[in-house]
Order: sequence, then C-alpha cells, then structure tokens
Amino acid sequence: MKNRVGIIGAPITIAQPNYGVDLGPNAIRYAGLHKRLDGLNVKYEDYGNIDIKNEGSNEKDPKTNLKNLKEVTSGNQKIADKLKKIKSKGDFPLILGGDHSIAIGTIAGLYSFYQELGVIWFDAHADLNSGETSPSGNIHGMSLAASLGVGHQDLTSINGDGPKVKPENTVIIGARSIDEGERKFIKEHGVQVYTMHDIEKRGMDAVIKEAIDYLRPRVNGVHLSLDVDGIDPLHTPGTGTPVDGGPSYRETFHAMSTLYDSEILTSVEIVEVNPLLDQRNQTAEVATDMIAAVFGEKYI
Ligand code: NNH
Ligand code: MN
Ligand code: MN
Ligand code: MN
Repeated sequence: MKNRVGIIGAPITIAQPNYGVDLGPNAIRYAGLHKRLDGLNVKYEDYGNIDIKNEGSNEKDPKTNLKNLKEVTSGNQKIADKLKKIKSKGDFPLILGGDHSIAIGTIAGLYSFYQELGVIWFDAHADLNSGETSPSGNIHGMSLAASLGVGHQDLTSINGDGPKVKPENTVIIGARSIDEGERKFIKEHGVQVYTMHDIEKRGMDAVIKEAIDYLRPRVNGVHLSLDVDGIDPLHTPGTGTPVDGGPSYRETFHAMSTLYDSEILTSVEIVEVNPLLDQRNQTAEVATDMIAAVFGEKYI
C-alpha cells in the first residue's frame, strides 16, 4: 500500500436494532490497530469518528417499511462527504463501522473517484433487501441494494442520483443467510455470489482468487466491505446477527492476505463489531487481525 491510510470511524447504529455497534471503531483502536499498522510500516492518519446522531424512533414507517430512514440518510451523507475529502488528499480510506448501512455512504463517496468501482462484500448476508422485501425494516440489510441503485430514493441519491456500483462489478463472499427477495434480486441483477457452499466445495483460496481475477479487468478500483458477521461466530461473537457455519479465522485471514498480494484494493471498511455483545473485545481483536492481513501482515 503506497498511499497513506486515512482512518475514519463511522459509528452509525440505528440501521439495526442492537445498541453498541457505535462503539466498534474505538474497540478496534483499543485492540491495537495503530500498533499493527506501525509494525507494517503503513503510514496513516486517524481522523477520529464522524459525529453521528443515533436518535430515531426505531419504528417501521408503515409507508416505507423502513426504520430511521431520515437519520440513516443524514449519517451516510456525512460519511460520503468525509470519504470525498480524504480521497481528495490521496489517502487510502479505511472505514471502521458502525453498522453495515455505512457502506451506502462510503460507496457513494467513492463513486466520485471510481465510476467502475468493484465491490467485494464479505458477509453472512447479502444486504440486498429494500423496503418492499425486508423482513425487518433494518436498513443495514439494504445497503448493497441501495448502492446498486435499488431502494428508497433518499438512500440511492446520496452524492448523486442512481447506482454507484454495477451488479456485474459486485462480488458477495460468505453468504449463508439470504432472504427470499434477495434471492430474486441476485437472479434478476446477476450479482456474483460465492455462498458457503462454494467455499466448502472449492476452498477459500480458489474462491478469492476467482473473485480477484473476475474483477481485475472490469474495474478501476475495488472496495472491500467486510462485515464481521461474515466470519464464523466462533471467532466473532460480538456482532448483532451472527450466523453459524461461516469461514473460519484461518480462511478469512487467508482471503485478506491474498487480497493484499493482489494489490487490487483501493479502500477497506469493516463493520458490525459490537463490543457490548462481545467477550473481552475478541471480535475487535479478530477484526484488527483481518485489517492487519489486508494491509500486508504475514506469518513470517
Ligand atoms: N437479511 C436480514 C435483514 O435484512 C438481516 C441483515 N443483517 C445483517 N446484514 N447483519 O449483514 O434484516
Ligand atoms: Mn452486512
Ligand atoms: Mn451480515
Ligand atoms: Mn490476536
């Protein structure tokens, strides 16, 4: 990584029901993020946390089936603006969530710099719901759809109307909890999805290499959006919607390490670390290990 890394905390919590995910950025810092980057000789600037107001009614709006739309929109607007600022300085963005709705803001901000942005969405979920399909009304389950231009207009028009990323430039890895409407979305829009079935059958090494080879000729930048619930909850229990049967610590570390070697990434975000649901900050520690791997940490 030749550029300086620009670290931003993005503590949105009200796009999902559990409080505490706003503490994720600091939990990752306490787990030793700066030291790890120092150890790798990675230069960075930590811009601290964006000031987010996490106050909403937490009620589903009967018209839209969305919770806290206004507040989630304004928080993501701030994130998009901040992204544009640090990208203009030439920084490599590293965004610490916060719930996964923050991807709407980061990807919208990145769109100003990459019209052919590739996205690697590492997650137990597909986050391809909208008000029409969501079983929960939680916007963190809609962030990839919104970035693809599908969903409420307020969410799809941050930093300009319409899609910020194309379905054919989007790869989901680790999915194992996909809602009915999301299945339809995947079929209709042709998003590339590697479920746990593919990982089990072919191995993480083959899957991550195929994802890299698929994206490389198509895009001019790649954003990694790493939802810690993508990792098996044996390793990352401190997250709001854990799903059993995910990639192990080892498989995930290997995927991150392979992404580093590929030199394909232009931004990284890690989301859904919730220290209030955790044991001794272990989820933030695993998150920090994965960040270290993606910035070049090796076993030897
Ligand atoms: N699919 C469910 C929903 O839309 C759960 C989403 N939860 C997540 N996504 N943590 O990554 O409500
Ligand atoms: Mn997610
Ligand atoms: Mn998830
Ligand atoms: Mn450790």
